[in-house]
Amino acid sequence: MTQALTVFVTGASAGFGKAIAKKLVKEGHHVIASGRRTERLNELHHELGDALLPLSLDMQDIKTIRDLPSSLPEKWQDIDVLINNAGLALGMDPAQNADPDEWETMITTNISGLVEITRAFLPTMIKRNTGYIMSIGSTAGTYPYKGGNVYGATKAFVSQFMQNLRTDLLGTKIRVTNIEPGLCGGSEFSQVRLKDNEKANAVYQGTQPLTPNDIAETIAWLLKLPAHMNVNRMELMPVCQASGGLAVHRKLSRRENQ
Ligand code: NDP
Ligand code: 8X3
Repeated sequence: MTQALTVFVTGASAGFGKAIAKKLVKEGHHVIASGRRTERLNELHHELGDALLPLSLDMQDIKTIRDLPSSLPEKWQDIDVLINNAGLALGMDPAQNADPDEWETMITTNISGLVEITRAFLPTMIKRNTGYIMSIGSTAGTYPYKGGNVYGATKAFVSQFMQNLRTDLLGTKIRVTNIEPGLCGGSEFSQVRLKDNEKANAVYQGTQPLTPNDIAETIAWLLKLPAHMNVNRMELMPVCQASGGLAVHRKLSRRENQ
């Protein structure tokens, strides 16, 4: 590594974010690790030392996010890399049965929090004419599936926001990448979504999914690319996964034919 970077990772208390924070500290970077479960971030601080700054932050708390850059300790204020990782899916019900409160939580966390924190750090990156913004999108933002409804739509938003951001930032040295993973195990994603450990484990049964370390490795690799290179989008799937194509509903009973 040529330079130690200051990296802000949202959602670092579990899954991808935790693996990213660990990997980047090991690579010599300084990491601000945010999330709601502060005790877990404190454990990470205990494990990794002062190269990691634990930060209690709810991505639904827009006011705190807006005040964030100036509220950080001074030596942590010049963020080189923002990794928009915090996010969640809730439920797999079809749209007509889904819980609108859960939709609201996904929209405020995956969209509002993400655009606000990005907006908050842009002026300092532009002033220093350096920076890298990465977001964790999803294959769900490209390929629809049953029960994906609002979760998939939030990730489609993230993908389009990142591509538009890249356009707005043309002429600066700031880089923008949307990372779009498919099936990934070893995180709390499916437990949070399905609220049932057995059902969550079944999602990965008989598969070899991506792991949080795979995502962390990808990010570490992206950070090593020459400064003139921008990866716009990056879709990642385990070998055991491919897109499923279009679905056709066939009328099965005489009643349905009427
Ligand atoms: P986890 O559930 O393991 O981790 C999610 C992280 O997001 C946690 O650290 C959690 O922290 C944080 N988070 C959730 N809501 C909030 C909130 N309101 N405020 C602050 N932090 C929040 O899931 P993953 O690591 O798997 O997911 C990380 C990202 O990757 C998400 O954006 C997800 O959509 C995306 N993704 C996941 C895939 C998968 O298959 N696992 C595939 C593709 C994309 P805390 O609860 O402490 O606040
Ligand atoms: C997570 C991947 O396929 O469960 O974003 O939506 S998927």
